[in-house]
Amino acid sequence: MKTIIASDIHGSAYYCGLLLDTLRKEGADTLLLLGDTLYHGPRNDLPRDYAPKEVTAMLTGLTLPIFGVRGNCDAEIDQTVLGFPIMADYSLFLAGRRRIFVTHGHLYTPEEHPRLCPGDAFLFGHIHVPVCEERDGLLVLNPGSAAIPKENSPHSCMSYEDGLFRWIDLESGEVYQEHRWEA
Ligand SMILES: [Mn+2]
Repeated sequence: MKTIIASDIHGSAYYCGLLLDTLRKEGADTLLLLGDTLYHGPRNDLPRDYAPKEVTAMLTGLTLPIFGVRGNCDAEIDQTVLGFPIMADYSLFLAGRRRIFVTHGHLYTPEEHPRLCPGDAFLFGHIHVPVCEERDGLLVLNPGSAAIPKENSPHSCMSYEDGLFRWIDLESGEVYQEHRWEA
């Protein structure tokens, strides 16, 4: 089963469109969103084609299962209009013998989180910068931001299938990083 993982769309219909193109091209079975989906937030400039209603329509029009966690820019009304679960502060996914702790990153960070087991993965968004590194025995992962990347990173998402994480540049469609994990 292939999952596309994306974060920080921040209401950009343009980059949400590129994400859905990637979803189709990759033949993904599910979409996992790490929060900050519909609104730009007071600290960000408006992203390209800022249109929360359009992003809502694009996401609710998908037939594949979507899962999410809540970002610091997400509101209760978003749960009502999006329908798929987005209000959890964190979620845990089983991957073989390991677990993936999924959160936005404003409440739990790679340094401060409920106890995990060595070899588990910590997957977050929020910082708008891609991450793939081992920290204190955990695999720390971040897909970067779909709409508002920082530190010269690409507009980006990730895919996960059978222990392989890949980072995809939404504009070029190229895989620019990958990591094999013994799940
Ligand atoms: Mn954000």
